[in-house]
Amino acid sequence: MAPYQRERLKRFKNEITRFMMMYKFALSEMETKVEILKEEFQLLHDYNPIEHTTSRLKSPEGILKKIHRKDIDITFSDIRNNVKDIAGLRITCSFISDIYRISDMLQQQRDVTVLEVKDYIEDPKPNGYQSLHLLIEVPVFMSDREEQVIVEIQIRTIAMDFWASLEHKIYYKYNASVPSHLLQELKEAADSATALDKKMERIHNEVEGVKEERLENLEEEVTRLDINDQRFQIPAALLELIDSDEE
Ligand code: 0O2
Repeated sequence: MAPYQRERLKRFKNEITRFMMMYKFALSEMETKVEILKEEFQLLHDYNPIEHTTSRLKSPEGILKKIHRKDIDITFSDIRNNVKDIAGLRITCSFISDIYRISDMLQQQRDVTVLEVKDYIEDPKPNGYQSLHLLIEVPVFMSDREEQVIVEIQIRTIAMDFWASLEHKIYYKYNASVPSHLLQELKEAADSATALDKKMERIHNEVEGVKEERLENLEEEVTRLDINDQRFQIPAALLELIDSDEE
């Protein structure tokens, strides 16, 4: 390779690195936000609404494929404006109500701008696909500039996630022409997943009700604080203050 070509390649590589880095930082920011919500929930409600999160940066090859599919010019600004899922965060929740709870909490944050919400739970795709999709923008602060960066967030239950990963595998295995009996079975499986989600949530709500009643009767539990690995007891003097407040 001629030296001038090497130099151009080096400059181009730097540009791509800067471009992808922006999305990586936006993802890290969103992951921290979700982690905080998760811990806060666990501490306040003794319950974790998030099973797990995964994040991914779209590969340059994946970006190129989308550019060709959408007939977009290959410039960084056109890619930024048209490929909205370069940074992707997937949040898997325990129950359907958790999906909306997490979505509302994220949308309410001051530095989050919501660009689009697609509710494939309320309105599933014809193949049975369900998930809540949010396109949001967050500010990323770097040493010499601030950028608004788009992140695609998919929020779904474990059952929806299980279904989507199987469907994705089948779709690729058959190179998009999936036999009709499999499509039919996938649709039935999606309906079963919905029924399972609803049943699990109903059982969960009943058990939570019993748990709360039991805890209310246990004074020791009510006056105990568990934060991180530390356990604190609310001092009696503080508890007296609550009593005197009410008088
Ligand atoms: P990957 O590898 O998961 O990123 P877009 O194509 O994003 O410009 P579209 O089609 O309106 O526009 O996006 P939508 O409906 O929000 O869906 C985008 C992503 O949702 C997909 O990303 C999938 O991850 C997921 N998704 C949507 N529909 C289905 C489906 O029927 N089955 C499965 N398994 N996943 C789905 P990509 O870009 O396809 O791929």
